Amino acid sequence: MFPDILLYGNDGSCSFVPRALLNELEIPYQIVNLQYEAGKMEAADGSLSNEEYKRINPSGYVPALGIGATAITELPAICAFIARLAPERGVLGTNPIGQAKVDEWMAWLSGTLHGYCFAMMWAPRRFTEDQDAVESIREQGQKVVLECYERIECSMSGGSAVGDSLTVVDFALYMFGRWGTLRIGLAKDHMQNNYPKYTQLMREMESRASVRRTLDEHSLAVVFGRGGEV
Ligand SMILES: N[C@@H](CCC(=O)N[C@@H](CS)C(=O)NCC(=O)O)C(=O)O
Repeated sequence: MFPDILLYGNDGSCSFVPRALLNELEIPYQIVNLQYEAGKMEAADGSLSNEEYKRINPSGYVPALGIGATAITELPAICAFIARLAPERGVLGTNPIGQAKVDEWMAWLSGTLHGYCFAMMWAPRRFTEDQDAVESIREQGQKVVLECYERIECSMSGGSAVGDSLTVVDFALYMFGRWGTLRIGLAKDHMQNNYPKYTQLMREMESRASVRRTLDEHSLAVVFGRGGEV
């Protein structure tokens, strides 16, 4: 029996990851669609103001999960909570080393790639109040995102990030790779030529029914053609 789950999300954002995971594990949930306007998250249908949302997630970011009166925030914790509802699927790793590697990946993806590198590109105000510094922070952000992609590529050995089996990390990597192609404008052949193992993982993830369903639910474009080609 699953708890009642409310997922606070925003189209095109990292809330894609928990939604795809919920779909993959066939865990029922309700979605609260937030829109991001003038630096503030609030419900698209007007049912939740930014002040009210900040009582759920004090940072004002998506995603958040509402489980009754409890709110769970931060992508790694949200993914771990969802995964623990379906322990038989082993998506947090299937042995102590695998579990540690999943933790390592999620901490790095969240803290370094997302919270630092992508944030430099898209939220330079987190780093400076000096308007003159914004552009160079953005440029540096793009540089360090590419360094992260390089590190991801070097860490890949097979079809999954950790061992041979699907984990939450694969969903996160798919989403962070999408941003490279669709949001920072890297050509698909740049991804394919420079990060072939990472691109292969993205292609495999995008062909999963749960990921396709999540893309459709958010009306998001596929990175690869419907046939899976780059
Ligand atoms: N550390 C947070 C970061 C979440 C985050 O940065 N979410 C972005 C969307 S992908 C956001 O809500 N940005 C709004 C803003 O920067 O004000 C987590 O891992 O959940």
